[in-house]
Amino acid sequence: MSERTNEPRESVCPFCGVGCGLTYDAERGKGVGWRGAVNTRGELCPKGVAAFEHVDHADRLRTPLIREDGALREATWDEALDRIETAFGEAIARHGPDAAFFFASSKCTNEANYVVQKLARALGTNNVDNCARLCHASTVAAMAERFGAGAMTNSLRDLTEADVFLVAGANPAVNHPVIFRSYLLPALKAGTELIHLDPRATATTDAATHHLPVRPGFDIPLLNAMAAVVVEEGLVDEAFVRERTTGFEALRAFLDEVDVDAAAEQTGVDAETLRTAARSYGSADRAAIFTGMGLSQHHCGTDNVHALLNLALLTGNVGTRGAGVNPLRGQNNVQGAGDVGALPDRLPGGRIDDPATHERCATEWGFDVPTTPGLTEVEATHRFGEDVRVAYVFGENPAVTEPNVSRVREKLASLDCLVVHDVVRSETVEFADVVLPGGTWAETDGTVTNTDRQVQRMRAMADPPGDARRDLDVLGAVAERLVGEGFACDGPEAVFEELTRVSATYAGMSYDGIGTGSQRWPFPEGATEGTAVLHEGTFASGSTTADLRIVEHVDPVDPVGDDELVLTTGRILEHYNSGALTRRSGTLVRLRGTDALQIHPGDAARRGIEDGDRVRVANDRGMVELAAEVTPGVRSGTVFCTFHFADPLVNTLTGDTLDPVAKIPPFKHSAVRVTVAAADN
Ligand SMILES: Nc1nc2c(c(=O)[nH]1)N[C@H]1C(S)=C(S)[C@@H](COP(=O)(O)OP(=O)(O)OC[C@H]3O[C@@H](n4cnc5c(=O)[nH]c(N)nc54)[C@H](O)[C@@H]3O)O[C@H]1N2
Ligand SMILES: Nc1nc2c(c(=O)[nH]1)N[C@H]1C(S)=C(S)[C@@H](COP(=O)(O)OP(=O)(O)OC[C@H]3O[C@@H](n4cnc5c(=O)[nH]c(N)nc54)[C@H](O)[C@@H]3O)O[C@H]1N2
Ligand code: SF4
Ligand SMILES: [Mo]
Repeated sequence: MSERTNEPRESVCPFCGVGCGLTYDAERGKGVGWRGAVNTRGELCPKGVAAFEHVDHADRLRTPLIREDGALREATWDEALDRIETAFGEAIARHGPDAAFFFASSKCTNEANYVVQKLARALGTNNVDNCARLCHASTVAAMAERFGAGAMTNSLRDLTEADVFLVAGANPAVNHPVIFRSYLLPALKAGTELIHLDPRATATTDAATHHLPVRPGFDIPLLNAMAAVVVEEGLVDEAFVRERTTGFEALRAFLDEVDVDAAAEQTGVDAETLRTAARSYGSADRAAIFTGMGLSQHHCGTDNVHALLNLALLTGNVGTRGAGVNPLRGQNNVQGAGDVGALPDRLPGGRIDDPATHERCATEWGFDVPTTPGLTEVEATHRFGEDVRVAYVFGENPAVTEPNVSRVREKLASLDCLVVHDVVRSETVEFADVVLPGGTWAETDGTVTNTDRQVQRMRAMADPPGDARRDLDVLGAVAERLVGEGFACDGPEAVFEELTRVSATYAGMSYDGIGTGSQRWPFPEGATEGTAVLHEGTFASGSTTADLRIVEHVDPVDPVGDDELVLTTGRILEHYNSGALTRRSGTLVRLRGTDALQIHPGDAARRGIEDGDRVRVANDRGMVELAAEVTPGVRSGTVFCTFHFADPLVNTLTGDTLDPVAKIPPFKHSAVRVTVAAADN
C-alpha cells in the first residue's frame, strides 16, 4: 500500500459474510489473516489476500464530482453538498419526504448504516433499504414469521457437531470458502454426510454424499417429497412435534397425498436418491441446514424457505447444537445493516409497527419517526422519476446488480438527482448527478456483524486518498446539510454507543468488550460471548411453538418455451457481486475471470454450440453475448453464468416479478434463447 498507510491493524475482510480477520503484511505486500473470531488460524481465501489491491487503484474516487452540461466534473465538497441540499430540499418540499429514497450498504459498517437509516427517518421517510432485498430477504421473512428471527439459528462452531449437512441452493466451497474449509470439511472428513440441492455440480458437490440436481424453481415439490418420506418412514420427532409445533395433522394429511416418484420426476431428480437423502436427513441425530440464493432468489423464495423449515421442525432439528436452519449471509455486513434498521419496515432493534421500538427510537432521536413502511429497493427503482424524485446510493452498484437492469438504468437516469457515494468509479457513478468519494474498508473504523451474529471491529490502516473522506464523515456532512447540526454523528464509537441504547439486540456490547474478539447477539446481560444456539426451549418469537405449514408448488413466472432454456445465475470464487472491486484487482483477474455460460452437452449439440463458441443469450428483456462452456456439470435444460461482469450485463436478462412477501427478484430463473452468436449476425 501507499504512503497513506499507517501501521497494520486488525480489521475484517470487506467481502463475504464469513467475516475473516484481515490485516496487511507490508513485507509481502498483501493481505494476511490474523486469528479472528471465525478464521481462528488466520486463514483467508484469495479475495481476502487481494483485498488491498482496490484500495490504491487508479479508479479510486479522489474528489467529489457533479454533473454539468451532461458530464461529470470535479467539484469541491461544498459544491457537491450544495447540490444535494438544493435537490433533496426541493423534492421534499414539493412532493413530501417519500420523494427521497436511500440505498444503505451491506458492505459498510453498522455505524454507517445506522446513520443512513436515521437520516432517512429524520427527513420523515422510511424509504431506506439495502441489498439484503436482493439476497436473503425471503429467508428472513419466512424465518422471522415462523421462528421470530431471520438469522442463522446456530453458530459455526456448534454446527461442526452435525451428523448431516443439508446444503440447499448454496455453494459454500466457492462463496463462503473459509466456512467450508475450516468448519464443514473437517466435519465431513470425520463422517458427517452432505446432501446438496443444486441444479449444478459445483465444488461443494465434490464433497457431497448425495447430490439432488433439482430443476431451478422446483425446490418446493422436492422438499415436500423429502418431508413425505420422513413421515412415511416414521422419522418424525414426535416429542418435538408435540411440544414445539402446531399444525402437524394438516401437514401430514397433505404429505400423505404426495406421490414421491411423481415429485422426483417433476423436480428432475432420481427418486431413489431423493429417498436416500430424506432418510439420511430424517434419521440423523443432528442435522443442520445451510441455505442460500438457490432457494431465496425466486418469486416464491419465501415459500421455498417455508418448505425447508417444515423439514427441520418435523425432525426436531431446531434449538439444539449441530442443527437448525442457517442462511449463509452474503455481504460482510448484511446481517448488521438489517439489525441497525436499514430496512423500510424495521428500526434498530425491532419492527416499525412495534410501539416499544418506535418509542425508544423517537425518545433517543428527539424527532417524530414515520410509521408507514417505506418502499423496498426494487419497488423503489420502478418509481424513480415518478413519485420518487431523488435517491442516495451508498455503497451499492444497482446499475449492474438489480434485476431487469435495462429498465433500472432508465429509471436511474430519470431521477431529478442521483447521489452516488462510492469508492471507485462504478457503473452506477455514470448515472449520478453528484458523486461523493468515500473510504474503503482499509480506511474505516467501525463494526460489522457476520453470518453467525458475531460483531467484530474494523480498524483503519490508511487515510482516504486525495479529497476522499471516511464514509461516516461523508454521511455526517450530508446529514448536517439535510437535517441540521442537531444530527449528532461524533465518530464510530459514539454512534455504536447510541445503537446499544436504542437496540436491545446490541445492548451491553462495547468497543472495549469486542476488542480483537467478537460479541454475538443475543447478548444477555453479563455475557462475554453471546448466545450460540437460538430457539432453545422457546422460539425468538416468544412462543414455545412454531407452525408446520402446507406449502404448495408455485410455477416459475417466466414460462419456458420449447426452444428455450432456464438461465440461473450465481458466483465464482475470484469475483464478488458487481465486480466493482474484484475486477480492479490484478491478482484476482489473473487467477481466473470466467464469464462463460455453462451449458449441458445435449443442449449445446442441439444448437450446434461447441465449447468456447461465442453464444447469444436473449429474451424479451435483453441480450448478452458470451463464451460457452459445454459441461455435464449443469443439468440439461438449464444454463448458468455469473453476474460479476458489467459487460456482459447479465441482469439485462433477469426478471423483476417480485416475491409477494419479501419483494425479492427471481435472479435464479429466467427463460432464455441460446444461439451461436454468428448464426443470426
Ligand atoms: N466468491 C464470492 N463469494 C461470495 C459472493 C460473491 O459474489 N463471490 N457474494 C456474497 C453474497 S452477497 C452472497 S448472497 C453469497 C451467496 O452465496 P450462495 O447462496 O452460495 O450463492 P449463488 O452462487 O448465487 O447460488 C448458490 C447456488 O444456487 C444454485 N441454484 C440456482 N438455482 C437454483 C434453484 O432453483 N434451486 C436450488 N436448490 N439451487 C439453485 C446455483 O447453481 C448456485 O450454485 O455469497 C457471498 N460470497
Ligand atoms: N443475476 C444476479 N444478480 C444478483 C445476484 C445474483 O445471484 N444473480 N445476487 C444479488 C445479491 S445476493 C446481492 S447481495 C447484490 C449485490 O449488489 P451490490 O451491493 O450492488 O454489489 P456490490 O458489487 O457488492 O456493490 C457494492 C458497491 O459498493 C462499493 N463499495 C465497496 N466498499 C465500499 C465502502 O467501503 N464504502 C463505500 N462508500 N462504497 C463501497 C463498491 O465499489 C460497489 O460499487 O447483487 C444481487 N444481484
Ligand atoms: S472467506 Fe469471505 S471473509 Fe474470508 S477472506 Fe474470503 S471473502 Fe474474505
Ligand atoms: Mo447477497
